[in-house]
Amino acid sequence: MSSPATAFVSIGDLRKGRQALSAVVADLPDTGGGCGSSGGAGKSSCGSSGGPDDMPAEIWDKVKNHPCYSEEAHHHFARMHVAVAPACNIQCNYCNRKYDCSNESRPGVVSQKLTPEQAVKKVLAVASEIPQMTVLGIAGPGDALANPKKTFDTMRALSEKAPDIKLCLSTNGLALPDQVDEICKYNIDHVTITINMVDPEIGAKIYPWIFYNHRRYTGYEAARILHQRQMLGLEMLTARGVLTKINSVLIPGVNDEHLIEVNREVKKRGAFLHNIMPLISEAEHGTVFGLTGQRGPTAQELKAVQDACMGGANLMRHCRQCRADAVGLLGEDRSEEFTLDKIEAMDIVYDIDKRRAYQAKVEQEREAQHQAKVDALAAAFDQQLLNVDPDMTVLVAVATEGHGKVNLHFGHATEFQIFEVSQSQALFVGHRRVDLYCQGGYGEEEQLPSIVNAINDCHAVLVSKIGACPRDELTAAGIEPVDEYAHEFIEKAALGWFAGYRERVASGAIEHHERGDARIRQGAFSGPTVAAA
Ligand code: CLF
Ligand code: SF4
Repeated sequence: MSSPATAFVSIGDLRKGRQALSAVVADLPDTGGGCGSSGGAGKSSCGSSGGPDDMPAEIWDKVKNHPCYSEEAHHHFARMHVAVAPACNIQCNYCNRKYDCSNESRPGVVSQKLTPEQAVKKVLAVASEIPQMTVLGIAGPGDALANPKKTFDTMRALSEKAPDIKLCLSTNGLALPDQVDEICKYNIDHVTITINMVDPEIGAKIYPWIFYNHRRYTGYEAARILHQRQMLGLEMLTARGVLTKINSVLIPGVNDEHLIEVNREVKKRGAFLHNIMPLISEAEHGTVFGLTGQRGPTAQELKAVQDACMGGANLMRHCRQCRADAVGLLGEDRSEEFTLDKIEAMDIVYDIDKRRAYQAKVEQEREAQHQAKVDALAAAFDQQLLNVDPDMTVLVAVATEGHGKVNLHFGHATEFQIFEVSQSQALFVGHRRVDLYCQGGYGEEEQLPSIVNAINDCHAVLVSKIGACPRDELTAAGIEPVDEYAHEFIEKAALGWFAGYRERVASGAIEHHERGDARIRQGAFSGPTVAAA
């Protein structure tokens, strides 16, 4: 089933401003998909940024401690993946799986493949060491549903031995319609489907082949079958009340504007979230796209497509494109602490009451952060300033080690969170991976240009502390280093800084200039952090 062709605007057009974006999304149908709250164009969608007031209680219960389905939760709760699914039934041009690699952080890469028995042991070991680990996902390194026995043997055992852990899986969707009953049988309440197209012409540029019903299909026919199966699987999950997230890989020149149509089609079929991720494409990864020079998007290209989808299916913007054996909070990877030999030496005590008590404390902290955010936004006021555009928005980068606060030294950041700030809102719009500036107590000057490149579209960087040298270089690059909001809640800090910025523009002390684009770092940091994340 092919979707009708749509007249799309280009990324260049998307950049021309929100009016153009509104025109693109104005005719989106309101099908009641997702959490059903208002997320109109220009406004934060309620999906991963939503709170208890934005959705029915039973949905909130499913997402409140799932770090991928709730942006707030990802600061507090952890997930883990077990690599029990090595095989795949399709080929994507951006995929090259590695089964014994510890130094690349991207989907499809793992250090060790596991049997279901080893996987269950690993989950119980992690659960006893990391009580805020609330979600177990099977995300490869191949396709979870192309390995149904290993996937469901693992899920069955965990649903019995660790009933407080939410079960989650990720699939390309080809085998999905055949497995919906099994998914529901083990209370797998969260399913991600990777959907990169709803037009097989575009699909043929992404998928060279699929293997379906004992046959290999190629070209248009392969993409047509995959598309049909993805849509059917999504509709079946929606009908059974399973929360679905759609992952789409943004491939410039192939499916960039087309993802607006994907967003519309998956919303129509009840998808809860849409996660538009940048293509990871480096020649050394050995993928078809890497070897043919297909580039990934810049930060502003990614943001333009995500913004153009606002008002459609709710967006997730905090994905870290995890390895298939990731362990920990999103953005940190503790998998090396839980290798099979280390697990053998561990004293594993799975104490469900202790876990619940710990998680209740974490939940209180999450609620406090949520309230602080609500208070900060309520306190924001309309500044009527001469010579200042009331609709001015800027991006700011924030160094944080969690708890919703500006609480990390510039030199200790392995990523910056990016907020879009206007007079009345500070919206989380993504993150940027960077190399550590501070290496063993001294600043690494060679890292600074890459950090500047990563946040080059930001007007300011909010940190708890910063040394004189990076301060000067950032200032020279036009990015204002700000440490006077150390340990404040992020929204309060960002709104406070922006009010002062506007006043300085109004008084003529500074001139407002648009910033340039920024570079998305391919892959995620996978080494130890200086400060615990
Ligand atoms: Fe894993 Fe995926 Fe479940 Fe999350 S990851 S199977 S939904 S528990 Fe999350 Fe990682 Fe992004 Fe996936 S940050 S790659 S979206
Ligand atoms: Fe790789 Fe996943 Fe694509 Fe299979 S579906 S080829 S594992 S990216």
